[in-house]
Amino acid sequence: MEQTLLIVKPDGVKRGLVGEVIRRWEQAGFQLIGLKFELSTKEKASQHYAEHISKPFFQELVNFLTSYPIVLICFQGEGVIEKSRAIIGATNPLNAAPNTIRGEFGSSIQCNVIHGSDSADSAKRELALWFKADELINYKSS
Ligand code: D4T
Repeated sequence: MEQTLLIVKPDGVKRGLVGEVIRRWEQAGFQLIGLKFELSTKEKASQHYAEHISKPFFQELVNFLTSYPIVLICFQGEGVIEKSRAIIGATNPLNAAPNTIRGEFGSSIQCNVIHGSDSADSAKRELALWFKADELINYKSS
């Protein structure tokens, strides 16, 4: 079964959007299998965004992600990676459709509320970074 990593970023936690995020994925029929609240280290945030290491915004992005607690979420279900990207919306909230999370709640390209894995390979890598194997719980959906 396909799995994805969502991160409610510092701005999302600060603004009380954790419940709103989880509600949207539950309502879309995806199964919650992992959930954690964490203050990330710089090392972990750097590993998460390793593909952007040479970008001019990298250091600020790492500082932002480690500035406040974040919520790490794993949802599973058919097509969850692509469907999640659609629920999340474009990176820059100004370009995100109005009914997406970033379109409704994002305030800047950095403060865009949420991260979602962009491919099966990224999801696998990111989930291994943030969750231990026994923190993802397999159970039968009702
Ligand atoms: P994430 O990875 O957070 O889900 O975002 P996206 O997949 O939508 O976008 P991305 O990988 O291109 O960017 C990662 C992360 O960097 C921030 N960012 C991006 C930024 O602060 N300044 C910028 O100029 C860009 C392009 C936002 C998301």
